[in-house]
Amino acid sequence: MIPVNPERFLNDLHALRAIGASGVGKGVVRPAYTAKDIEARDWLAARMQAAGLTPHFDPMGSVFGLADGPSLLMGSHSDTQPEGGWLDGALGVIAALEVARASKEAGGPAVSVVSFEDEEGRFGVTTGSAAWTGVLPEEKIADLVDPKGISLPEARAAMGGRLGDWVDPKQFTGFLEMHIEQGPLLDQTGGRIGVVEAIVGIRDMVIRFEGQQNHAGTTPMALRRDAFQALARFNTLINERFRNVVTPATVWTVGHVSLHPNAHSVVPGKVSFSMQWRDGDVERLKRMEALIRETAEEVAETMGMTLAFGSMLGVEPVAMDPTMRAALAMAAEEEAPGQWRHMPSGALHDASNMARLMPAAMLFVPSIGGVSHDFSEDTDEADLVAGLNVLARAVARMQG
Ligand code: HGY
Ligand code: MN
Ligand code: MN
Repeated sequence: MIPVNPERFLNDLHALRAIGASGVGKGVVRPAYTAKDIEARDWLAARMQAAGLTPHFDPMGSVFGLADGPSLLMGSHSDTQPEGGWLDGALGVIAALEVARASKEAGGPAVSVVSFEDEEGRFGVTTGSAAWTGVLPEEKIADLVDPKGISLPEARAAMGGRLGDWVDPKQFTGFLEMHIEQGPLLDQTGGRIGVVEAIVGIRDMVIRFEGQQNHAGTTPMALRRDAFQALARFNTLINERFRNVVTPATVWTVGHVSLHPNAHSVVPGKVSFSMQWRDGDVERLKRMEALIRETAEEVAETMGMTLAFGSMLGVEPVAMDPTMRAALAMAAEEEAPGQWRHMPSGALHDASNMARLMPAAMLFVPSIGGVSHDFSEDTDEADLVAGLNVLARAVARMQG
């Protein structure tokens, strides 16, 4: 087992949490390319340097701490959702840093570290690692905009002269990511460790209905072409029609809605909303897409709306590497006998993209109450340390 230092690990986790602390609970606010995101990346680059790694920013702003020669790459992301938890992503980055420096101190296997940029998808879906692994074609990057219409290149300009070339993935023997589960399974079953079997696939696109903006007092209901009513009708129909396609593990979300002009006394003429769906089966994702497009077209037709679909982003479902999973399972049994399980990931992770380039695996620790993407996200520190120890055991085994 690599002799990791739990105190140093926890101290760095809390130091990172302080960069962009929301002031509500342990929450953080560090969306991609904001000042706090960049400050956190600069802090990480300095910690990587202090650990004897070579810091490097790639063209997207993902920050690497590179070991000399071939190495195992470990990490996650340090950007957050608009209302982020202190552990989503940050846990994997700091755990990677601790394993890398402890291994170097002990003359153990070479480990490099990465914090990918915009995993939380301010501009897309796991944007930084998707760009590096080719999931997101480079020519599409300039077209990406956030919900406020700011383009990725505009926002990325804040990183100034930090950005360097792409890192050559061939120097890495594999990718290992620790992450909070962000769901209820471990919390409800009393499990302490999850060894991830596979990560679901995702599809995400913006849909726009345009009707007729009008006076909320003088426009009879029968004459209205109300964009909110179109969204409401679409949502009712799609929930009914999905019943024949989905399983209890399938999820779909309308997370962002922009109504124009969003005023009490105006019949809304325009609505733009995000439609996101996830499942472990590619065919089911395709069937859901067909239903979404058909239903939106039917609503537009029957309610006198114009309809536009934004470009669709997605990542395919992916299985984790069996050899790395076996090392994690043995390490979990040593560290937390009988308190671990194999399990799927309903959340997307950078490991989804990394699995296209190299063997990839993930380890979960519990989320209290199964809550994440919320300021109240939290995990018992004893479970954080248990996860770190499992990584330390598994990496020694993998590189042994
Ligand atoms: O949405 C996700 O699954 C990830 O947490 N960004
Ligand atoms: Mn995450
Ligand atoms: Mn997240």
